[in-house]
Amino acid sequence: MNQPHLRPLTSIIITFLAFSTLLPSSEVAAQPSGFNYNESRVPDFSLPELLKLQDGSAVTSAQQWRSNRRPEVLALFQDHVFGQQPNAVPRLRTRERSRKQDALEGRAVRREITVFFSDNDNGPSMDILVYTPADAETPVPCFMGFNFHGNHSVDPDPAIHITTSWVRDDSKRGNIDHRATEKSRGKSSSRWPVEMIVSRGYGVATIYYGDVDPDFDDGFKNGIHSILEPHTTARAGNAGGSISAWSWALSRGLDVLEMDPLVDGSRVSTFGHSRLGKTSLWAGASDERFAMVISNDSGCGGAALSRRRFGETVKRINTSFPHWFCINHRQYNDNENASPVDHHMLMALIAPRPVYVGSAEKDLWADPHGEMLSLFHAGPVFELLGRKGLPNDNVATVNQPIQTDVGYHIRTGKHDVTDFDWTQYMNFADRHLK
Ligand code: GTR
Repeated sequence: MNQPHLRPLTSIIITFLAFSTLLPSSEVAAQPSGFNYNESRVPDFSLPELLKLQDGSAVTSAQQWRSNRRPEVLALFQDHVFGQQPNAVPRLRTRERSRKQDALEGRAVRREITVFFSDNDNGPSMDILVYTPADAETPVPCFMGFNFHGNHSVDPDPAIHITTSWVRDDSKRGNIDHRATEKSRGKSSSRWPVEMIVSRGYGVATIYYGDVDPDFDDGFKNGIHSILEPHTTARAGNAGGSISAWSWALSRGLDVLEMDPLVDGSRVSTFGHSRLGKTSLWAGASDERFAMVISNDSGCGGAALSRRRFGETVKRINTSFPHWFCINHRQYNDNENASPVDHHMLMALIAPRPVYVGSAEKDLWADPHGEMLSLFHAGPVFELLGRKGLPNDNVATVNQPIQTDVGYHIRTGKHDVTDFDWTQYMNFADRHLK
């Protein structure tokens, strides 16, 4: 049968499929179709009130926030969004796996510290890769966050151990059959400008998130779940998902940094990009020992307001990543207004500690304006605690950071971590951690 009109269409589809397989997965998924990217189509909604207790009474003092409302809000996030963090705190054992006194051409001390989560050396463990300035005379403030591809991807230094944990397959990166290879060394270094960070007097500590909980849905059997969860009964609706597991492990990283002679444990900021930005926020909200919190392009389930339904939605994230949140979170699929929380309340849990939200102009999937609005709407809690929130809810000007006791920027470019982002985070840390 002669169907000339079908030919171009078929070849367009084939060309598209061929082309899309060549693109890095982050580019393909950048802006899936079928979602709203238009501000004028954001639905009307009202946010749950921050300064009202569940019994309806108003919260008018810092004391009431601390003793009554903050615990309520924290429990709501545990029960409806991320799930509980593991409540067992195993006896941690650490071992310095490597040390280089003159890393980065003499500018830094570089260490790998293995943290064992049990008494078994072959049980779950994570490696913390820490750089501290070589010339520091006293313990330094430090950024700590997970990386996506293994500590060896952060810097090409051949002495950094290649992770043996599960990694996402990516042949271009050198990840084959879920194992990292030599080829993947240093491949994420643009996101971790370690030299720039130590030259400004900060330490930087990073952990491969797959050491803690490999990022796929296995029914919570691997990673730390293998020792922390009994698996004899069905999981509760508020049992923690992977974001809770990762954020819990950031706290264990802080346990270690608190004992570290080169780092000042009272001046550690969490940092994270994307799903690991969600993790950074949840870690900072759950553990008040973190002195500062940074979210880079964390989007839905992180800094963005869910009720806006701009870019990624609750339903989409729970469907694509069923293991990230708790089961109860699925009740809000296409039903965001029924949730007792929205993500301005996650920001408020961090108050009065400084929190910085970084967005990117082309990262519409993460709803840059919605990320800013969360921070803006947390303002009343910051004010109640004697801090300044964002001055207004105007659409922010690109590349013009706003920094008070909270910080926000939207930079040009895509979903990524850049030197511009880090420069702002360090400027903000100069005000708050130094
Ligand atoms: C996307 C996901 C986002 C974000 C991102 C990432 O696929 O939809 O929520 O977390 O992954 O972590 O890279």
